Amino acid sequence: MDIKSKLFFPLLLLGFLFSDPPPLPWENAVKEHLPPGVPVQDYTPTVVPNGSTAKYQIVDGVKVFHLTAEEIEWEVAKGFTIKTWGFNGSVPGPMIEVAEGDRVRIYVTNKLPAPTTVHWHGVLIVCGMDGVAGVTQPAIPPGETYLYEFIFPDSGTFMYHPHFDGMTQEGMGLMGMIVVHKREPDPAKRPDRDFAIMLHEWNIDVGTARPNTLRMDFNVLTMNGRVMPDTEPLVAELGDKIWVRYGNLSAMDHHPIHLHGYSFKIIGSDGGWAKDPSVLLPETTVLVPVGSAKVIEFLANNPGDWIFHCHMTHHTMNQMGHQFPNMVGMDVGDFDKRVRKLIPGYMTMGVTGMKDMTKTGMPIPKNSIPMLGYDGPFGQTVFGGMANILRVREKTDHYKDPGPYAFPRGSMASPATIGDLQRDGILLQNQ
Ligand SMILES: [Cu+2]
Repeated sequence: MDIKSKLFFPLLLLGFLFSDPPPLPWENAVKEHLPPGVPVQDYTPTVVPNGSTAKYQIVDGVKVFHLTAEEIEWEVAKGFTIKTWGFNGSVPGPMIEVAEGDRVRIYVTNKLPAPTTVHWHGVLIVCGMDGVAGVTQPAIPPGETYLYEFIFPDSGTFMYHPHFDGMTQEGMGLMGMIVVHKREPDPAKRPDRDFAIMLHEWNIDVGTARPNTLRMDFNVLTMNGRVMPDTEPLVAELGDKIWVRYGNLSAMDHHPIHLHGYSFKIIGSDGGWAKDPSVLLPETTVLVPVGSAKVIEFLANNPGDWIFHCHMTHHTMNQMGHQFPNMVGMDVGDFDKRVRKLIPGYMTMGVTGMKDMTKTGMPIPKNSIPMLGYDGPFGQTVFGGMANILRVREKTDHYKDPGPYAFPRGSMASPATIGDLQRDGILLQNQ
């Protein structure tokens, strides 16, 4: 370790100590000088569905990371790959996972055709490491590598993203989650399952591969860079204490993420943790505003396949066009029959809603995702995009995806029998 690195934090602290209190946000962490946190021993690693965790090496007690911003090809769903920008080959970039008090050196290499920076959203660090182009540093020119060096003083859920031409660069997918774990030697006091999901939105014309960051309406809504039906289910066992950490770096939309089957508490944000979760209001939907992170906690006490999704209904459609005429309820008479004389196979769409699009044999354009979304074990859902499934089982094989839920006999909604109707005095009008 060179002398400059060795003296970096002590000198920085010394400089600030000559000024008056209050204590600096990272002052204690510098004084405590904890050794690098060890996964499993100090914390239970966070699961990143469809994603990855950033690799690091430890050099003289400092965790060293390397992020490369570059043009990538990214598979949003099977059969739908986009050309965009990401960190280390993915959208979002790999999650940076550390323990509170960890000291890091993060190298950022710019392989983009434009200047960039990286800002550590929510992390309380010294101003010169804040990554704001023009304010705290010059933008990193294409081809160059900058070094950021700081301490993660607090546990929490944060994010990283460029702070230069955010509309283009965040819009193209340059972003990632940061999870800083509390050091907790007793696994019983940690969550059993801890998930991180980054929310994002894109405008990608059907059949094209380039996100259009100039538009302000969005037709591809992703969780960790993927859309339902290709989002990887979250798997838990009965009795597990579950955390889900959501981050939102969409361009324009806040996402209210609703979970079926459970009531939860919002125990943390990118600003810190709730002091006393017992006083928090129980919720079933967590609003994740743009530029924020929210952490929910609940106990897995209800087995099944539970959908969780953005409750904005346009955000659970894939590549919806927004310029269609409104056809719902229209009486088209024999119009289709007459048009079919000219265009064989013609079918008017949308008369009973978007399920019309499920008619089989409809070719979809190359490199696009069908609007329909997830085809479940009981049929078409007309539901996709920013959505996923939480699978809770009594037991699992090391949390491998157990596949669709086997519903106990008699526990599912089913067609009403004449006996049911008569017993309860339900009269159907047409009978
Ligand atoms: Cu949404």
